[in-house]
Amino acid sequence: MTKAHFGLVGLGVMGENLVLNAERNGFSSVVYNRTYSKTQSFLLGRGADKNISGAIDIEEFVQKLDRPRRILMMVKAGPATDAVIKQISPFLQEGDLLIDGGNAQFSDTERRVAELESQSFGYIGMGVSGGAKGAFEGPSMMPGGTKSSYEAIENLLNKMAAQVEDGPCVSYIGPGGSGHFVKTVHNGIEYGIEQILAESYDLMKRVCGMKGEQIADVFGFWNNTEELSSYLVEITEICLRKKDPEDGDDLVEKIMDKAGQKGTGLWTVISALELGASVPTIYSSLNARVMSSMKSQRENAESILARPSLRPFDLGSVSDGMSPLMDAVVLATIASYAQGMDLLKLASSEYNYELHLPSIAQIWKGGCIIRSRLLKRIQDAFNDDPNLTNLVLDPWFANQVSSRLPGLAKVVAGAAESGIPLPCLSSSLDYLNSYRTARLPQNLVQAMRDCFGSHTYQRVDRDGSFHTEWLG
Ligand code: NBP
Repeated sequence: MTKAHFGLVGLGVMGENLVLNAERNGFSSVVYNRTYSKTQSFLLGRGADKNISGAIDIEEFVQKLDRPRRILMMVKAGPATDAVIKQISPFLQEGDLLIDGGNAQFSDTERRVAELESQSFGYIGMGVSGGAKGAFEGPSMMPGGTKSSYEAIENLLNKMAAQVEDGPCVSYIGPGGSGHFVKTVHNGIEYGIEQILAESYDLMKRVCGMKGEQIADVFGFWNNTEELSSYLVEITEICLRKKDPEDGDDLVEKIMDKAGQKGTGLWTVISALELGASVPTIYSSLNARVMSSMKSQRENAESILARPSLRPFDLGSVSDGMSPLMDAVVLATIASYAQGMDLLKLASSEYNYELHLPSIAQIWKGGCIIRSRLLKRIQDAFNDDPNLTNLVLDPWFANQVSSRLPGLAKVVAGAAESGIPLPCLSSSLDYLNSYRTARLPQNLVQAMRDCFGSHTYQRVDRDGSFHTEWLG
């Protein structure tokens, strides 16, 4: 019997679509799922009449694969991934390759690469973005691990990935857990942009009294601009136009205002804190989800802590794309990308990942949730200057900051007077204002620390470490 080129473990939403993608691109496949009935229904449904077969157990699955075996695991991150590795390892042979396409924590991937390679197997930790549709049509993929392992699947991944005008949205990221690290940061940026768009919707609704269709028109306008054209703006417009089939009202208004999180946003912030990266926009988006989940507390507090009455302010008109608001959204989006790229740079140096930022921008240009036209500018910025300290110092981005900062400041100030929370827009303003301020007030913080704890301080006028008897 001819053996299959590609194996897939885990027929969840992602696995099912990825294996159909591989098969469509000419790779005969075999699938295994813990619950066999799911395999059967897949083979009778979307997997029917395709070059895909099923296996009832893991041994049969492994035996049905061509050598060296290429096996993609699409199971939940954490214990489920370890369980699958434990189950499958006894049947693998030297040179076989396991690919983890789940949202693993990068430190887990570091451990697994070392463990599997010590047994002469290959192991690739690969971030996959694009949801079910992307998985089927062409996702954005971030594979990390040993280069020779990547080379064994390069052709497969190049064909499966989303394609943009200048190539596929996949390339080798770096060693160890770098692929999953990059995917984690991708998700952190995604958290930021989602919250920024939600805040702009809230302002249009509360300050301007606009309804779903009108707000959707603004997102439609934004999606035609170089600065904001993106998948997330596109789907925001779609969400805002959706009606509740029961009464024809805007469906978005019927949705409970509590947002969940599965961990990658949290991991981004933890990594940033560990590495000393400044990511306030991303952190604020995470905190906004935490705050949103405190629904009953917020309801109670609203009845006790009176909020100021609304003081309308100028957010621009629909026909000019809500000009100051667009400034605010553009700059906060740039801040979210800038913080993510900065975190990648710090991680690259700390973990010796040797990340190539233009290639990462290329991977994110198609297939993934944060795909946007801005990524071409980001790619160009890091191509033009590989040592660029921060994205906002690139001439095109610096010009965006100087021309749009008054708009962002106006929006944040106006919302503050009306008691409207803007966690991401306001923290982005603080980020940009802090970053462009040569002298911050931390001199006084240093004085206090030396006063109560003799922590010493440095001086601006001479070298050395100093201590003062402040209370004497
Ligand atoms: P699901 O949770 O929908 O499916 C996971 C599959 O893994 C199930 O079919 C399950 O089988 C199977 N599985 C096997 Br095989 N062994 C398992 C075990 N020991 N424990 C638990 N399940 C086992 O996942 P998904 O939404 O397709 O996502 C898969 C991975 O991809 C996750 O890490 C996710 O974070 C990541 N991801 C998801 C998306 C997305 O948009 N959904 C995007 C990007 C990445 P069963 O039928 O017996 O339960």
